[in-house]
Amino acid sequence: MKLAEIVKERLDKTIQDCTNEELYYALLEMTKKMAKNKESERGKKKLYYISAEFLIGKLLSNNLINLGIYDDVKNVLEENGKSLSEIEDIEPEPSLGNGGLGRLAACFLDSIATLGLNGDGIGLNYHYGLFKQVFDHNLQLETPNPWMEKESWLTKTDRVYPIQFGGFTLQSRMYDIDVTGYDSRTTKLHLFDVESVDESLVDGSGIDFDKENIARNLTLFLYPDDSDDAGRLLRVYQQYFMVSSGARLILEEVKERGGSLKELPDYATIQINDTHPTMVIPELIRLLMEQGMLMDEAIEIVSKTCAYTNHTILAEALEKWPLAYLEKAVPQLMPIIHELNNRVMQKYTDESVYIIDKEERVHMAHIDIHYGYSVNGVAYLHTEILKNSELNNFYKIYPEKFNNKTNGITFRRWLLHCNPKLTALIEELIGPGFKKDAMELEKLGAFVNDDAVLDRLLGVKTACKQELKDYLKHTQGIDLNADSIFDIQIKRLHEYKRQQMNALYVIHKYFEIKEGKKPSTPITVLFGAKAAPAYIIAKDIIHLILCLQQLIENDPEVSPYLKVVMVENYNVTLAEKLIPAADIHEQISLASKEASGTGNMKFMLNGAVALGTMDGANVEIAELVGEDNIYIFGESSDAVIEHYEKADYVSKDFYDKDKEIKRAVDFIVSDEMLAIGQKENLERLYKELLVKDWFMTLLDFKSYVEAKENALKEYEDRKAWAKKMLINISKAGFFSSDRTIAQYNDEVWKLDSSLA
Ligand code: 26Q
Repeated sequence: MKLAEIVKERLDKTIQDCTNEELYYALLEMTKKMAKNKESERGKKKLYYISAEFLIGKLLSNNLINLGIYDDVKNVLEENGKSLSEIEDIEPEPSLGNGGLGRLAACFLDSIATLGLNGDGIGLNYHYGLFKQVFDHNLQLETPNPWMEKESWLTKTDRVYPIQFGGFTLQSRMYDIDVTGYDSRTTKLHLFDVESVDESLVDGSGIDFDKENIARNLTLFLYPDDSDDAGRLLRVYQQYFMVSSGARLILEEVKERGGSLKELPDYATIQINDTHPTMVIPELIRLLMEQGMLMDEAIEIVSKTCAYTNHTILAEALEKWPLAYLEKAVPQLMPIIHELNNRVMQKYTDESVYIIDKEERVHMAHIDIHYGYSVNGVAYLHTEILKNSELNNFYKIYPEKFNNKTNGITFRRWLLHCNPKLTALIEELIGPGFKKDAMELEKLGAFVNDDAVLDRLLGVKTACKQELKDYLKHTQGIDLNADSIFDIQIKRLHEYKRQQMNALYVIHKYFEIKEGKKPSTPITVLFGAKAAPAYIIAKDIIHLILCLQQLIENDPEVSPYLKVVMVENYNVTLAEKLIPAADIHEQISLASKEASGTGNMKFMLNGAVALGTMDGANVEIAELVGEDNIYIFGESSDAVIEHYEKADYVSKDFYDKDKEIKRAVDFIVSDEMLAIGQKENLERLYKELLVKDWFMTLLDFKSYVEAKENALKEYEDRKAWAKKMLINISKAGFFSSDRTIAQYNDEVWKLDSSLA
């Protein structure tokens, strides 16, 4: 059905006479209908990707591209005096994820649909998602981010399940979002919600609510503040609600497709995205036993069905729930969890592999590893660290379960959609084949010495920088200098990602400029990051960055050469504007701590050059592009792991030893800064760096400064820089999530891909 017909039927209007809002809803209806027509059955076995997060971003343009009608729709709108990008602005962005893990799940669904694989996503329908970030007095405030409207991408289904908790039962209902594949079929993201949830529970403009009232609050927010017991307990309720609903759906679908429960592993495979959905294992065992299966057999069948992905080695992110929480929220799982632990205890004497520890905490990852058939890390280095140190005791027991699946990104969103100018240039140079086979980007290598092509590549970058400038001016009132170097760090705020090191560099540069050492080309350091509401030091780092932004803005001696910008409410939509505009991207985590990173891949694909440590997927990027096309610095992961083992890193030593480090750190609590910022926050951060610095900022600071200066210097040779850009793009094909998903399928899921 054509857009003109839809608006005629909906509103009795022509396209010309419609408001942007009316057109958005008409396009929504049109796209949903088209997606529906592309659903089809795809073989016996089905993948269920269960995840507490799906950071899907806005869907309109993405769906138009995947359905192959983007240009047609854009043209029809233009002919009628309308702009697709203005209509896109109307769409709210669902914030159903924190960062990497959630965005990865969204990229994976795109690739599953594109490759025509039989697979759906299962998650939760958080009404307010993650919070919306607002800056006030240089501090982060959190407000709700409502995204569901009367008409949205969600379709209400008839599937309802009673979900039982300790002492009460809640009704769960499934809502579906169509996931369009590129020039392919449609799959589904199933999001479960509670009928009784009550948005009015959120009082005022913040994100506080009654944490005890589970029936009314269960799906209000993603990961509500977990700084207290009630918040943590609520997270357990959320997790069980998600997996119990999912498990029922899976078993029901097996039956609908003619399978018996004994044949579960032939009909279903479940990818558990980190430990948040781990309770699906005991829950499936419980449901199979409810249907009359004996425990031995239920355990065996479920163990052949579930596979686990690990996304972190940070101890604080590995979920360990107190037995008491589980006993309260999900008493029906307890006999099963105890039995799973007993079986482990009977077989092994090494207590580090037990499910329940001496402090009566349940190690969720241990359930996955013992009772799943696959354990994977998300980049080569990460998987090696899992095998050789973090999970070594498990690797010794189950070497055959461990495998690596280096992450990937969907090129539909992170190139075709977000950078049409670069896409057009690439297509002109090497034809359209790269859109389906990302490895074809290698063909760009033929142009590394072609001056005309290099000039055009620089032209595209300049245009993207200008677009970002216009966008930030229009949406956030921020002024950028499009002729400056755009140095960008966008990711969740975490000490291990070391935004504080970048901020210290800013201070270092500020002093240099004051001393008369002015950069040849002005530098703009852009940040985007949300901090978890209860993560105090992360919020202090945001405060530091915002204070520096203000200080430098108001210093006429420094501001022509250096600018700091922290964009408000960093999200997928902003990432789509920032990434194409980057010259340099910061991937500066402490080596061994960033499992993979996926922003690094998005920047590379858009012709930015990385400044980074040998961490996560940076290692593989460096290997692909070669040392001339990336700026690597800092201690190796082996050296870092050794520092932790020996506990021999003392940040104060670095501070005492080096005048420049001391000067930069001291500036955090200088009179200039205290005149702008909050004493309490700045002093806390200063002390943290001096007496703890758990993620070794000062250890790598000197080599960071050196590498960054080198990058800034080499930027001046525009032709040489354009070559680096081109090589980065040409080597990005490996990081297509189509490759990652094909590997998961070949080595883990084994779905029938001949039907694709
Ligand atoms: C844990 C315990 C209690 C409460 C919450 C959590 C929790 C919540 C979210 C733990 C982890 C997360 C999110 C992790 C995440 O996003 N990890 C990132 O995953 C990406 C995809 O694999 C990687 O590229 C990143 O390196 C990794 O940091």
